[in-house]
Amino acid sequence: SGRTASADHDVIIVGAGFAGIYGVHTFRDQMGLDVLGFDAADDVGGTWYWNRYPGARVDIESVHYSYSFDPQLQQEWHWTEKFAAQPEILRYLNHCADRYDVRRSFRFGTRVVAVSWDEEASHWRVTTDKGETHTARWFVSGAGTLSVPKTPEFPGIENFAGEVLLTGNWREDHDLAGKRIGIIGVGSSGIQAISTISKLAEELFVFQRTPNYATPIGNHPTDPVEEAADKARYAELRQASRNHFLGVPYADVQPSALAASPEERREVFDDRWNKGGFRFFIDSFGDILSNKEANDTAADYIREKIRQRVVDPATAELLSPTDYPYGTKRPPLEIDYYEAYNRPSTHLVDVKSNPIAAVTPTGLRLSDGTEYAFDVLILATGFDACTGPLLAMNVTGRGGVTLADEWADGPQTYLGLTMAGFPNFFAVTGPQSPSVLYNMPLAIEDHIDFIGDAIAYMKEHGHAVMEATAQAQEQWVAETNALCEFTLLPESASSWYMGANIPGKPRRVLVYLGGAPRYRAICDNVQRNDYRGFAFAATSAGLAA
Ligand code: NA7
Repeated sequence: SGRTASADHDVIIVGAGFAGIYGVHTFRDQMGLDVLGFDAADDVGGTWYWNRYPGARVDIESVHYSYSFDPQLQQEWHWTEKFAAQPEILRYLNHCADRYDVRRSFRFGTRVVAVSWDEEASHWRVTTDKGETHTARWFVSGAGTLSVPKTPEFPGIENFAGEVLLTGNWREDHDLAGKRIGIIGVGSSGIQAISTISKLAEELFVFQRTPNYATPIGNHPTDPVEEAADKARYAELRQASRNHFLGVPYADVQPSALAASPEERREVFDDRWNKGGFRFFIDSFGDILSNKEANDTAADYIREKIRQRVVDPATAELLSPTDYPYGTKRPPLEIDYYEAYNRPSTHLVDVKSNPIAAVTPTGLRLSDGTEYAFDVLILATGFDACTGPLLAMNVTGRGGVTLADEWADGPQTYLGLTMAGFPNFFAVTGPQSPSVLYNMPLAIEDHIDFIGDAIAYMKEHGHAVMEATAQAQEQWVAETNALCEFTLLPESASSWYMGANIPGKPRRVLVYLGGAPRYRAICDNVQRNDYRGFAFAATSAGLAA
């Protein structure tokens, strides 16, 4: 096959989630390359392997949040719900792993701890926590965007007598019924967990710092008529998805909330609210993310809904965000979230005005000395998003330059996929790509396809190494940052989109905000123009010249 003389493998890929499964299938089965994969988990699934907390569910309709590359698969697979819950998505990925026989290419239970470019040999040296080193010509990270949970920052947490559970690292079934539970965090994970756990806990204490704008997901069992209709025009739907900002086939967005009369506006908001999913966020008015006044109309609408749904006015007030625009933090979708607070057993605790001081052996103590007691502490405190998974692999590029040093002031990439100084390295759904604002399986397919094409191009032209130029990277970083300035995103104080959820993390936008279609057009253009912005050479030394 394509095995080279010097490297053990053609491609090493990290992660056995959506990216790794499709990556192995593409590189190994479609291209005949020698591929080795690693995953720290003991099986496939990625995000859907680790996030097994109660209530975990996808926020994009499953017919759209799924692989598009295999027409047979998408015809055969049946989703039982409009928005599948975690177990069903994990079943799907297991099915795909079997179907494309990818497990044999993976070493599970193995974490990559160092990735270094060998300049002499012009290949990557990949070291695992088992102490083994493997080499490959190309390194592909499918390590994800939201896969490194934020380090708990609560003094005394090691002294808590009960269990401490992390939503993002929740591997077994924990019996929470009849227990007293404390949960920190009301992002997408917290909101899903709270809605579910509130129904079974003896008592639930929700420690909220920044309230969120949650809107209904609108889930229901799959309607067979709808399913048949979708499957009859699946190719068309996929194309429409790829031509949409968020990678979903929505087409009802109105130009401006401010151009509409109050009545028209309400009609649109009511309609999108009732349809559910990201319709309200992305398919209502086109200026919500860019114009504060337009945004206010959506925010007001959501606050009104919260007041209608939550019986106690003081609790409703506390649940209503006021100090940042809607959508500048990733908007959560919910099922019965606000109703959870109408249950006498669910208590909302404001830890903005009265911050968490410490975890005690029996619970939490706030700054004013108030103590809360519970049996289980759940951390739904988020992730070191986008950059965290790459930095965690301790990457060293040409000239001994580390990724950590290169990114000390924020990520520097070309196309959110490659980095100058890191030849033959590809970061699937990397920072400064649109992926976290794009339907993730489609974003992943686009990136894996780009990488496969790039490798084929190199082989065809006899190039051994490929690297983004410093100039192309500079322009990409500048464009990514400039696009952000046209949005309201910088106005949120704690959004992971901006790196603002992690103390000390550089405050830089982590997502390309030009939208998926524009991004895809740029990537296509790069490829059509002989990989504009990339340098090619026969050896690593040739790049340095
Ligand atoms: P998020 O959206 O980052 O939410 C984390 C939550 O945890 C958020 O409410 C934070 O409040 C809260 N948090 C974090 N640290 C603290 C401390 N120290 N004290 C109090 N509260 C804290 O993470 P999720 O896992 O919910 O969602 C991540 C993505 O997964 C989601 O966006 C989807 O794309 C899927 P804060 O806002 O910082 O005040």
